[in-house]
Amino acid sequence: MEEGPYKFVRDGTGKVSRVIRIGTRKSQLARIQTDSVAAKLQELYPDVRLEIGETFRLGFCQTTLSTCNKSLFTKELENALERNEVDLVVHSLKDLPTSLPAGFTIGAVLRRENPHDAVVLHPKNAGKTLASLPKNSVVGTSSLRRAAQLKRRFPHLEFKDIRGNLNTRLKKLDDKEDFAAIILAAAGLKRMGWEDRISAVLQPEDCMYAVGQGALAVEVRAKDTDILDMVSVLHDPDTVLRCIAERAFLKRLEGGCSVPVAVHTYIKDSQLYLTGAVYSLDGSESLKETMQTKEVDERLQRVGVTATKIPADLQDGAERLGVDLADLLLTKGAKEILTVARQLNDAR
Ligand code: DPM
Repeated sequence: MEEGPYKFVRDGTGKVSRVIRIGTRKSQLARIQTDSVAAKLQELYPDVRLEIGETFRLGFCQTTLSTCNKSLFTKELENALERNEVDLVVHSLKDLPTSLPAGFTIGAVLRRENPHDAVVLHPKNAGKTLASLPKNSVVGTSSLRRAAQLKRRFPHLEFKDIRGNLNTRLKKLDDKEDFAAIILAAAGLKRMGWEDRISAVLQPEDCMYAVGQGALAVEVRAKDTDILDMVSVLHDPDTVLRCIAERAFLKRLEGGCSVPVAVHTYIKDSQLYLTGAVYSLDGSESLKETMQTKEVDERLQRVGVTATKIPADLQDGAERLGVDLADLLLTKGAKEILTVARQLNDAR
């Protein structure tokens, strides 16, 4: 009973239950996301005892997002996984690199929330839209992807970095006059209970979303088949296939968390459609194409995801789609655009 890295507890009646330890970061969003996954697991496995450890204080990406290293961002939690201090960790999928360090895998990708970005206005601009904001209004975002696309679409606006966790950003918007509006993921706002602050959800014509945006991922030890099996029921097949295609696209482009790369995916009549684009930092150059699956080894990781219960050919089709689209953009010069964007950004 006591073998392996696992912990068990015995209650007053002598009943023994397995303890599953979940690691989370200290931010409110991380906690909400972790609690929502824990609640789903508890419902599916009423006999398991879940413990949530909030011992990590990394918070939201603290550095400039553009210089942030996604692996650093998630490293503390992976260390805890490696040391068997926790059994699983919940992340926003978009914060996880397309290749995970050896020994880790994404064991579940949950049903995606609204993946689009949203506009949050300063209260004094109530009723306005990005299009109707006065010339030179300042919009806050540290996302190169958002800034590039929106500069292109709304050349009358200015874009400035805004940092900190969601609470900090909203406070910076409301309490000062620095920003006319900020752009945030609709999913994060919804999870925080701040949907009422969304003045508009940006459609793909204005701003396509980040790879994996709006989906939660459960990271586990790759060898821990017990936990892998347990969390695999949380996989949402459509979300997994869309996100495999998106991540394969980003990986092939050698894009990290800080490149102006955007996607849009959907599934219709069993076909997976992927639109992907790369932008120069100022949005003046862009490449955008759409492809679909032609048709849509079970234990294989695909761009870091393990999903044994989702047919392998569907996953392969999704991965192939991402790679093919990236190759198409690469033949048109995506590499040059991204290299320049990276160099300019590093020099900032
Ligand atoms: C990544 C980006 C941002 C986060 C870059 C991007 C946004 C940074 C910014 C990779 N991670 O989207 O182009 O706004 O300056 C992040 C958020 C969520 C996960 C917050 C947000 C919540 C939504 C989700 C930060 N990571 O994007 O507004 O679960 O997808």
